[in-house]
Amino acid sequence: MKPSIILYKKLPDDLRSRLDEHFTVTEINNLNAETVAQHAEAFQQAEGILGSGGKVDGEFLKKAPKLRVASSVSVGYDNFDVDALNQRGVVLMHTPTVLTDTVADTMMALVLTAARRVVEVAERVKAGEWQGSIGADWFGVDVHHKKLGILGMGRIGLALAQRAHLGFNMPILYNARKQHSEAETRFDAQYCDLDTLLKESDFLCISLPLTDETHHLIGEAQLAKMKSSAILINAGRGPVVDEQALIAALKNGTIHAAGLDVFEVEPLPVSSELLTLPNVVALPHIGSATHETRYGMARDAVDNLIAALSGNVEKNCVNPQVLK
Ligand code: 8YV
Repeated sequence: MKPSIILYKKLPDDLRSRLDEHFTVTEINNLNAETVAQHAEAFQQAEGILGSGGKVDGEFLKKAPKLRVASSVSVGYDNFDVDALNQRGVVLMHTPTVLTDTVADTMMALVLTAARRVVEVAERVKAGEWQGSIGADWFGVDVHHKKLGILGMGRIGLALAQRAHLGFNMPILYNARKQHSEAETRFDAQYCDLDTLLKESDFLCISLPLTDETHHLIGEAQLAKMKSSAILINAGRGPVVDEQALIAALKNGTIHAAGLDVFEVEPLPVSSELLTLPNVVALPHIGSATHETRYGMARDAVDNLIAALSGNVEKNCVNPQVLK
């Protein structure tokens, strides 16, 4: 008998077939209280789940008593209650390596787009405003040789440091839980405390996971310490930044601009004041959203599920200790 699993994300055909070879698959659109109730019997039997988004907590686990492995198509796993999974002995798998370069590319794109006002001026061209030689009201600010501050030096922070150092000659400052010798030796990154990072960065790039410690880590007091010419970039998780404080800082000139791929509420409500600010570039959480990388993430998530359900958690496992 093949183990039963729930799939809550559309997969490319070849990956879906690979799942079917190994498992009896029930496919649903999303993971939420409604779909869990609708497919109660399938969740009762499920030994594995695979998808992205949704909330997997103690309440959910009660509905899936046989669950052994959760395989997330993402690097971030803030939507999982890892303590509850640990208590129940459920293994959590994720896809941390395959998306690194793509997310770092997105962050660099936000740096360039916000600094050079790419979206704003391109829209002015489309609106027919380019009528003669352009004046200072079309200018942006330079990126090269400016100080790039990185908050959170994980895989993505390191890939961003590489781009900024080698491609844009930017001096790199960073703050993280611990010093990162590779970032320092390869990209000349200098470790500093959060206050120094805030005060000295021309671009403050946030690449942190969402945890109790990082929630609203950047709020009014932190924004007040930044340069008025500084640009804030967030492509980690929205709630790391207090969005209301950010809106105020962007409106009153505390900081110059922001490039955001993530928000406190996603999709970003159309009523959000962020969308009314000319100094904001807002992207729809496209950090990893290329054909190649999303395929790679889905492939890794399928491999992770197959491996973990046969007891192999050597790679890509958040909590391998639960199998010990
Ligand atoms: C997507 C992400 O949100 O990997 C993450 O943590 O935020 C993204 O790549 C999504 O989970 C892709 O399915």
